[in-house]
Amino acid sequence: MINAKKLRQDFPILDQVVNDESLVYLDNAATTQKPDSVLQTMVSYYQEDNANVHRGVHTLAERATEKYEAAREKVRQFVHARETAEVLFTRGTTTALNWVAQSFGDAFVKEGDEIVISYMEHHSNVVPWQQLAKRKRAVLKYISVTEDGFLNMEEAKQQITEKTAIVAIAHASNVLGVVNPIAELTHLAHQQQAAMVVDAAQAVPHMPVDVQELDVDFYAFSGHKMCAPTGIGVLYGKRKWLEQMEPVEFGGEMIDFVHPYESTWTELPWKFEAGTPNIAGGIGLGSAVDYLNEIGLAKIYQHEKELVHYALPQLQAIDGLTIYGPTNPGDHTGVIAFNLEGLHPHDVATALDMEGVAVRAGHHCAQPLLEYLNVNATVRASFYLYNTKEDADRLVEAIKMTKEFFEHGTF
Ligand code: C6P
Repeated sequence: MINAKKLRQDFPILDQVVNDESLVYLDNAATTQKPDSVLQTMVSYYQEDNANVHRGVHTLAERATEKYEAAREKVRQFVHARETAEVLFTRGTTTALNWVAQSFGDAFVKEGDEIVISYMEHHSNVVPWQQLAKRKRAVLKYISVTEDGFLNMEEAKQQITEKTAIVAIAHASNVLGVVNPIAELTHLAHQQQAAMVVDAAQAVPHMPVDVQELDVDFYAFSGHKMCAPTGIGVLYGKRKWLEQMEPVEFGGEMIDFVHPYESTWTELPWKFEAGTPNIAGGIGLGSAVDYLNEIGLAKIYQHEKELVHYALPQLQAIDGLTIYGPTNPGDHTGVIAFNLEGLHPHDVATALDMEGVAVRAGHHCAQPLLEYLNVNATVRASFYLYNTKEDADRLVEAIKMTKEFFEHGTF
């Protein structure tokens, strides 16, 4: 069991007053807060070790390189990749997915090939594929979402065919709060010799992950959604693909030798990492991995499940409140998207903020899904390891007050 109240002490930012109320931070799907240990690791890197990596022979450069590469090894272990050569540091999930679409797409997708995605994808897992389809005259196909908010697996079986070159699906939705059956989808993709690309931005921070067990070809995630700083993320890719792919960016760090008119690339993973990387970010991500490991991902997953079991029925009981995604708490991650009848989600989020409750309102960068659900926007609350049942109570209470205020003009 997680002691969230104790863990909160690791996150001083949570202990503040917003609009005269103590802060309840429920916007974790957008970004999570960072524990002291991660912040301190980054500060001491800058205070004691700061130097560029992979180039210098002086002591600081060696220390910086050692710490940066040690972070890569931590990430490798965290997602159970075979080797660090398969762990590429990126700016985040978006960059990682763009790299796959550009580099793998250019190398392996031909005119007439099909790219299969779903209606619940984040724009980062839609737009790069649209662009690839345009460049290559390939066909973009969608798997629908069932009435109760799951990926339509019957349709997946029909959409993934011998024409499919790539299947790209979120491991967990940032709106519906469902976890998709990635191993099964990977099996379907591989039966047709298609590559399986996974947007794991909303999965890796919340549940134990084993990329070898899932057998995925590419797996993308962001540091800032898992207690690490912004500007650092990861692309896991199978060596057999990465070796055949061209880098997306060119310059320093990624070359083996540069002649005036020709160049050769260095080995994996650095072949893809042109320029001075986000060294402090990488080291911060390593520290975040340590922090999450200490708590245990299985426990974090369990904790979020408990919060959803506690909060969802209370939200469902509020008259005029619609929840998007599965109705059974057991099928939900810590992400709950909803609307209040007759109220604009931005007004609801502003009213909740007045009660100290931070949630997100908008399309959540998932416009195809919202169009599919026939709504313009939703409110979204999302839990993480430091949230408590009291936070859920405050959310429910604030929603009830908001409703009361807009209906009767008084609290
Ligand atoms: N979703 C949200 O509030 P970046 O911005 O590259 O770190 O992550 C992009 C991304 C990709 N896939 C999924 C499923 C995501 O949820 C996100 C980021 C945030 O839902 C910001 S839009």
